[in-house]
Amino acid sequence: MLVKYEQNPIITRKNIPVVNPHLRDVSSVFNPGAIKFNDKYLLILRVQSRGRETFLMKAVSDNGANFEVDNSVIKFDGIEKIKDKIYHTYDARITKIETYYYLMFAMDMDSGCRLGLARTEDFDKYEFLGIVSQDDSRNGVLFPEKINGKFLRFERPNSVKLKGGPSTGNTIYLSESDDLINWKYVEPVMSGRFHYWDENIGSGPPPIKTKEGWIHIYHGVATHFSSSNIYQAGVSLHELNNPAKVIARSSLNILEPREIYETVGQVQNVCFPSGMIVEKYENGFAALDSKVFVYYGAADTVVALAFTTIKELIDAAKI
Ligand code: BMA
Repeated sequence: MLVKYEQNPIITRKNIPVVNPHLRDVSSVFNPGAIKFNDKYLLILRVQSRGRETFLMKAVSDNGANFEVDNSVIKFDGIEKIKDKIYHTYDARITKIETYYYLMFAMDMDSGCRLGLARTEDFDKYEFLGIVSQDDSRNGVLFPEKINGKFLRFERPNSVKLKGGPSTGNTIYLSESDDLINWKYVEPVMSGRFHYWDENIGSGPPPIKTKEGWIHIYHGVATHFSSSNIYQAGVSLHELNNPAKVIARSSLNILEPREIYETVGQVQNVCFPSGMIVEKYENGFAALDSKVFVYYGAADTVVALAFTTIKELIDAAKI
């Protein structure tokens, strides 16, 4: 089970500086992407203004827990060329592939939700690469390397409408691409388990390579409670050469809303992991004893942190 940081939440709306003209005394900050950059811990935060507009902001830390938030919002150069209205860009996942850091995020548009892709080398300038999903889809996570000559991602088409809530989905797909822009589905990877903790599912942070397979933290939504949907996290392990093949998948969740900052807020009962930093790699594989920092949005209101190790994640997938 993930161990929650005692001083959670680590980032709240009070940490967000005024950025004129839209950001002052913001409503919430949650669902961050995470990566190590220049030996620092870097988050891309989803910030909601009082106008309920969404902004992405960078935050940086020396120790992974105390973050300094930039006093500007992220701009994607080239996004203005999209003529259709983009209402919100949010829930960015970060993957390093060769020299670039890629951000894959959700974009709410009139046609539904689409995946967008941007890249950066320095987290100062960001280049928008395009809309990279045909269908209504969310929770796109890029693998950090090509496998069998293809770029791969997990994504979760939005095919289910929650009562009174957003459209979501219950099947994660593997998709492949030659150029990161044009994608096609390869096959379904895993589906929700009705009546249990993970009825609807979607990827959390991008997958991490270990000697035993790809470690994949995902969120699961229990929808069978009358008053609220409960967002939790679990873990699965996937074959290195074909991540569509699930080696193991946790029957128990490894993170669930229990604390006040998770159970009370804009959306109650939400733990939504979206960033993960692994401290130690050996020959390109995450080391079994490596400490792991998991960053998650709590109650769609604040950012929280939890700890684990690679070995604990692999073991949890097998229970
Ligand atoms: C999901 C997404 C997330 C959000 C979560 C809980 O469907 O919209 O961005 O954090 O619901 O509201």
